[in-house]
Order: sequence, then structure tokens, then C-alpha cells
Amino acid sequence: MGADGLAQMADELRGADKFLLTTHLNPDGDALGSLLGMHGVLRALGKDAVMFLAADQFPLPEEFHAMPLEEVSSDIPSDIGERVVVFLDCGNIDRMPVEELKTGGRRILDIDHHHDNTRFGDVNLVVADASSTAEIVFHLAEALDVALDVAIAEPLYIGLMTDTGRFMYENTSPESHRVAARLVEAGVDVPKVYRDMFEGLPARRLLLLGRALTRLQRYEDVGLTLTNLELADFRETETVEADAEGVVDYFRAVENTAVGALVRARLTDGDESSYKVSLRATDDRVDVSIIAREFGGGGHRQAAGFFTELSLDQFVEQLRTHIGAQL
Ligand SMILES: [Mn+2]
Repeated sequence: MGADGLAQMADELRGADKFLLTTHLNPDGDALGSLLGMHGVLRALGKDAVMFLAADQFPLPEEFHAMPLEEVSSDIPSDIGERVVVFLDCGNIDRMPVEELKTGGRRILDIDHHHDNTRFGDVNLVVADASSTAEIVFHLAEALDVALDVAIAEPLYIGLMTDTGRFMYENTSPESHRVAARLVEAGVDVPKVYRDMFEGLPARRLLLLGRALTRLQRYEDVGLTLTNLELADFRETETVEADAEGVVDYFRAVENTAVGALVRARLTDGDESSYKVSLRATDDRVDVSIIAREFGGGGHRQAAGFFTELSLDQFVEQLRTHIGAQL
């Protein structure tokens, strides 16, 4: 990890007293884990840090129910003018739809691991070979001499574990295992974390997954395994968007798949004419973040997402072309 960038970011964090911490839209385990972990680090330094997520980001996905997110607020504090804004795990400032945070000459710190991060901060710590933003926050805690307690270590472990697909994806490095070991030494209750996140599923989630499984489509020519979920699927199974989390992983796991895709209707923002698309690449030749950027989204080589207003048929045609161009 670039020691200079790390030291510079540590200086920035040490040098200010009041912060607002936030992360990207549709926050995942790394977004929430690095948010909570950084909050704990700043609190240990005696700083005043508030965590912010826009109101329309709630409810958060079910698997995060055991994370202590009660202090995450949807109100911008009245003293925002005095706060340094820290974006965690956010590759692009447009993935934060709250204009108030981007304007007004605020000092912005950008801590992230997306390789296509647009360096939108006044200071950017972008470590593309870190498995997760949580891993970067761990190194910042070290640089700041903050002793890890379980309240810091557990969310960082969740960020690391989820972004590596439970230590399974290509970004799982010796370093990510070393960091995980340090977090477990700091008191993470590993079986409890996995139970909280992956067991005790509401039955409705399986009903939604069942809909997705029955609609599997295979395009052998480009190794595309795709499914779609429509508004009726969510309504009839009484599910919410967050219940679709993880569905795409079943499709990425199908044999001879280069790209697994979930194309799902959007419920929360009233934009019923568009789909949210999640792509997962399992073929080294395919970089789905390139495809996502073509559609105005972003992400990683192996996991990316975006919105589209195309019909399902039109979208599938375009997706096949984009995948074919990389094979
Ligand atoms: Mn991440």
C-alpha cells in the first residue's frame, strides 16, 4: 500500500476535529463496514464524527441488521460548514446524490479502492489493490496508532469479508488474510458474524430467489447467465429491493459463465421504467466495470452495476455485444 498516500490521509484525519462520513448509494458490506470502522477510529482519536446516509437508502439490506448502524443519520448537521466530508468506498462522487455535500467549498477526503475512482476529493487515498475500503481503513487505524477494539474490528471484518466474497474472489490476497487475522485477534466473533449475516433469512427472500431461478437465461455464445426480477415479483413475494442482494451470485456460479447478470425492477425511487443491473465477471478476460461505465455506472473488474431504461430484450442484446467485444 502506498505509504505516502496513507501518511498524508492520516495527517488529514489527525488535523481536523469535525467530520461527516458517508458512502455510496445502495451501500454494501464494505460501504457500511468502512463507515462504522472509520467512525470508531475517529472517535478513538477524540474527534467529532457523524455518519450520514440519505433517507432513501433505508431500509438497509437485511443481512446488515446486526451492525450497529443506529447512529447513521439522514439529516445533514447544521454545522456541516465546519465539517470535513469523508467519502468511503465511493468511486465516483455522483454515487452520492446529496448535492449539499458536494458543494459549498467543503474539504473532501476520498478513501477508496475502486480502480476507476475519479479522484474527486481534495485528498484522495485510492488503493486499487486493496481488497476493500475496510482494508484501507485498517491501515489508517495503524498509521494513526489507534488500538483496534471489537467495535472497530468487527465492521472492518464485515467489509473485508463481503468484498472478497467470503475470501473467495480474485482480490483475496495474503494481505487481506493478514488483516483479517489481526481483526479476529482484536475480538471479532467470526461464527457470530456469519450467522448474523447469512442465516436467519426471512422466507420471502427465498421466494424472490425462486422467481429469479425460474427465469434463468443462458447465452452460450458469450457465456452470459442472466435473470430478471420484475415489479410483480417483488410485490407478490412482499419483498423489497434489498431482498435481491446476493441473487446474482447464483448466476455467476453456473458452469461456463463468463458474466452473471441480474436485471431487476426498481421500487424505492419511483422510477419504475428503469432497471438496476448487477454484473459479475468470472472470466479473467472480461472487465464488467468497462461495461458498467458504458451505461453510466461503475464498479470493479469483477462486480459492477448501473441503471438502464432499455427494455429487457434490448438490454440483453447490447449486453451480449459488450461482453462479446471483450472475449
Ligand atoms: Mn468496496
